[in-house]
Amino acid sequence: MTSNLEAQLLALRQSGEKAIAAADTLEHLEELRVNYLGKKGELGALLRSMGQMSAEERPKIGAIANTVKESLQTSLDQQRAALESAQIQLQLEAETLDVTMPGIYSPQGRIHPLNGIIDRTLDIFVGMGYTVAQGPEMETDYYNFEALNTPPDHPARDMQDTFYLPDGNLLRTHTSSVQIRYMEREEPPIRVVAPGRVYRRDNVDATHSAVFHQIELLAIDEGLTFTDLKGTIKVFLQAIFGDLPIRFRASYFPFTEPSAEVDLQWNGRWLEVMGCGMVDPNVLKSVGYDPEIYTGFAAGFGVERFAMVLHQIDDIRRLYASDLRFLQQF
Ligand code: 2NM
Repeated sequence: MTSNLEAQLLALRQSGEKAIAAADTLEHLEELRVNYLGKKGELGALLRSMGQMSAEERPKIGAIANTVKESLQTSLDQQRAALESAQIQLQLEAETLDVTMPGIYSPQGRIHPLNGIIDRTLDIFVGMGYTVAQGPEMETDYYNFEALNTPPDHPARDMQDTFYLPDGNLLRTHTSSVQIRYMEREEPPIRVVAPGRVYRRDNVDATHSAVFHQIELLAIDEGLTFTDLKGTIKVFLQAIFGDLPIRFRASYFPFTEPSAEVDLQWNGRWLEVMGCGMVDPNVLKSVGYDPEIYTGFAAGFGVERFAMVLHQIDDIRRLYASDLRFLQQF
């Protein structure tokens, strides 16, 4: 009886260790643990038969059963550790990153120098409370000239300066037409800035293009003076070019009176960078504003010219050539 049970325990150990060593998954190993050492397992079944044993035999068999139990538990632990580390090893191999592999090439886009000037300018004026307005590039004679106090015999209307279309419309020569349309639909106080493409019948050379970009600003209110104009332009030019000397020179535009050119001292030379003036009372009248109540100032500049001064670009055509060797510099 005793030796029989002892032999059964040892056989159980032998078959258990063989099965545990052969287990190739953690799930399988867990099944084996339940089978051998679990509550309803094989070891438990053998031990329950100890109940019929004599008092001398019981401790001896009990001790053997304990060693069998411990040795099976040790085997299970060892095999579990081996399976877990094999699993981690597989995962590491599958997830290995080769940090020496070349990266994915993603070229860096840039802001075109013209858009850079436009973006910065609009930011500055929006910061001063201005609204951005746009309008059509094909205009009527009225919005481009007549409402801007530019009479039919004015040289600016010359066929040589303006692109006229067969239907009598034209391509706008400045964005002032946008300001007229804006004033027609809004009431003072007005603070508006109008960026956009404009067209002139110029022969193309290093400093002229038939299509270029302009930004014009306009303020209408009660009590605006030339000093407000000067302060606004000073703040703007300072934000773009830095704190450099500027000067106002008397000039002429049909839509402003008085009018002035703004010069900037850049690298020791005076450069003309903007035109400006107090809005002519005739312009205010043409949009239905009372010039006895309202005054206003306006100013405008060429975006290409700003870009050329700021970035030392020697030929306006480089700004339109889409040559990456040129554009990558900015
Ligand atoms: C300039 C220079 C001077 C101007 C005038 C107007 C309007 F619509 F109010 F009459 N808008 N912009 C203006 C005045 C533009 O650009 C060199």
